[in-house]
Amino acid sequence: MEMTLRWYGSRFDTVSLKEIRQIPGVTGVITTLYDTSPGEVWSRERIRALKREIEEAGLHISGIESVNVHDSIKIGDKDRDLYIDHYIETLKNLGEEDIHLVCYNFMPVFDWTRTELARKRPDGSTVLAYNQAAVDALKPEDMFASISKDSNGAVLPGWEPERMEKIKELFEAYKDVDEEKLFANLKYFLEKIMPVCNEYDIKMAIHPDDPAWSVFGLPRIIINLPNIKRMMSMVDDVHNGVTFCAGSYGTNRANDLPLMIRSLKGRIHFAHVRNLKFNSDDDFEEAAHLSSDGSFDMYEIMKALYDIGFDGPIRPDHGRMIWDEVAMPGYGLYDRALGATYLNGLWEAIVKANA
Ligand code: DNO
Repeated sequence: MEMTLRWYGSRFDTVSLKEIRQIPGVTGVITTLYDTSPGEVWSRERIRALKREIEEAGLHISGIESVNVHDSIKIGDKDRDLYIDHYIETLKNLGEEDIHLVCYNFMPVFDWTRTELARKRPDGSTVLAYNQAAVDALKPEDMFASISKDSNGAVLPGWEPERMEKIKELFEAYKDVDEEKLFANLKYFLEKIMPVCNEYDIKMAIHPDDPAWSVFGLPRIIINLPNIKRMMSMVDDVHNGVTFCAGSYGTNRANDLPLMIRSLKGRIHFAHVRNLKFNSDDDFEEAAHLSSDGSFDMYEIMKALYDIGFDGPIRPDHGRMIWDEVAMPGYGLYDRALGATYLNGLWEAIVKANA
């Protein structure tokens, strides 16, 4: 495995490449062209410039998170082929620049959903949190206002203001899309992109829906092991794989995380490892990475990744806001650096115990 950190680019991130370079054991970044819109072709020049900037800082690009999928593709609209062609062009340009991992999601309308971005914990840190009753009390169009007010001025991934302005139209466009249709549209997309993924050896790693159930009545399909297996078998190619995000799959307590990892051997191309603390089945908050701070056994998660021979990038995921840091919620430096160090420590112990 390779320890990495997510980085949004120098124009958007409060964390610098120099700081990332100083976290012990972090050798790569997971990055993106954050100012591109879904459906836009990423030029080779811009990819190359990003790569150069990161390499000059003594790091390298371990993968892209995300190349976002245009809603027309998820809806199965008449213009989807155009956007798929653009996606293929972007993949080709990434492949030409020697980038071989792409994380994406297939969630309708919203990306991840939280009801609070700065819930205070007993130690004074703040974290992202989710409460089902709070979601049930909100209209989808109000969700954006509630999310943006706590965002420390940052544009959050998947919550771009331009998208949220069109939220009612988006809901309308998805009205005939149920789970079956969404699966069919995902299959159509994957079948079209697999040839270019094979040509350039690009591993596609779908990110789970977060939380791992339907919100606001929208279909959500990447939520549990049977659905992932269905996705992998409908386009059975090693390049059609997953991002194993512990914090997202773990929102559903029926998901046995180590068991899921063991069942996905060979098809996990990227891992997001973080911990959640459940206050009830319908209320959770994002804890520190340490097992004892939350509800997951982080040792068992890392051990399962080790046992399947996982050799892709891992990143600590959302961190708490600590030590008065002001950053994009979930994406400060301090707690993610602690997370990376803790996960590296678990990994070293597992490797040595198995030597
Ligand atoms: C949230 C992230 C997601 C993820 C996308 C992948 O912080 O885990 O926004 O990057 O769903 O496309």
